[in-house]
Amino acid sequence: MDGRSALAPIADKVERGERLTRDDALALFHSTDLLTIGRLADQANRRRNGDRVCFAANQHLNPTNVCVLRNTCVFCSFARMPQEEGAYTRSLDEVFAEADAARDNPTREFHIVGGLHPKLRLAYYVDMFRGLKARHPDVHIKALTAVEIAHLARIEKLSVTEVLLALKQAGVTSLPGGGAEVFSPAARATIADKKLSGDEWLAVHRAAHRVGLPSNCTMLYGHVETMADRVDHLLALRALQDETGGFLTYIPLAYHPDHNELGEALGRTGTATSGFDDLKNIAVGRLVLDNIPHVKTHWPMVTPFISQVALTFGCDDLEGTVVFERVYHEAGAGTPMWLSYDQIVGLIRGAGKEPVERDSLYRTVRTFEDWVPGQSVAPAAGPDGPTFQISHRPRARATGRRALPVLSAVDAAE
Ligand code: V47
Repeated sequence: MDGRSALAPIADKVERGERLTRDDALALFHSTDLLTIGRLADQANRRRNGDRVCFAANQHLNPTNVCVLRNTCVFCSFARMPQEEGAYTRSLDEVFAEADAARDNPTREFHIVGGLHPKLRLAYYVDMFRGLKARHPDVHIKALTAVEIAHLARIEKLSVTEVLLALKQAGVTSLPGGGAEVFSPAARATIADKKLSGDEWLAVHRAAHRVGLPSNCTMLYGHVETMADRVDHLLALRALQDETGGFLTYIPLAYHPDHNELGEALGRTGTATSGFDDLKNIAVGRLVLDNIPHVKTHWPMVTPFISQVALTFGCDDLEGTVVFERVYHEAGAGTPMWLSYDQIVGLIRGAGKEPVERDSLYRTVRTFEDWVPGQSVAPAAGPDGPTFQISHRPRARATGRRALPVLSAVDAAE
């Protein structure tokens, strides 16, 4: 059977709006008939979202890159040991100063994630979110991955639900989808041995949904996972969504192999995922996750060009202005650090879609019938962009530790 006829029964199911099975999902991942997969995903997406493509005017903040999992999450280029070159931990005033860039921008969402710092307690985050809310009352806070929440619960000797309630009270509106990686225990043992398990990740999101905090979900692809691992990951997300309905968007995350041990071990340095696989992951995600309202493309990882094409491969949600992205740029992403509001609107319009600015809860903030390119709002950063610097880890384990730590205000106070 050629690739096209192999997908014919799946095409019939998509036409009828029927749920795809595990075998269907496997057939899609194994197929090289990308255009058919894309067309089916586009059909599924249009049925749900029409021509609308949403984005958030957002700013990413990473309060610390110190992480107790630094030596075992071998795919990550962002984390540092406390004394390692490039380690940083921001004081609250430093976080507030970075967030103040939002004052001159149309920012609606702070996306806040960091490492598992051994000493930063729940109070640091609660004070941060309260302080941000007081300074930027109209900005939503999407903060802390399931991994960070489980870590806080452990060091505070609280339940996950107690931590979630404290975060919610401090102003958190939703959770980002990071830390899921791929749930397969075998793949996880290779790439993230000591991280919370897939079941634990799902349990944190279940608890979040139960206390009224919606969340995003992700899958890290393009490393050691098998096609069956991808499918089982998507089916686990679909099952939780059937139970709670709390996921807002699904974001496939493309593995970047630079400046991390896994990339070196795989001999992949400088070779990220292919555009083919990036588009296929978007499209299969849309087709399998029939109960998750949105699928988001993360342009800092896959480039704005692939993200724009993804908008006709089943994707209706484009990562926003970002302002300063550290996690993927540490891992070798060659994409811009930020896109202006106008660039994002232009990318969506350029794909023949209708841009919709949304908030973190996917409520419409603005539509663009009257949009004039270059005249709507200020860019998300000055003409030269933000002034922060990325300093890559030299070679992770081999040369990672240095005698002289880079101390931040918080470390110095301890
Ligand atoms: O969990 C880490 C990934 C994630 C690498 O919810 C890497 O809206 C590729 O979850 N190559 C954190 N990926 C970021 C994240 C996220 C991003 C954008 C939007 C949202 C959202 C969430 O970044 C980690 C991990 O899967 N990551 N290192 C790397 N070398």
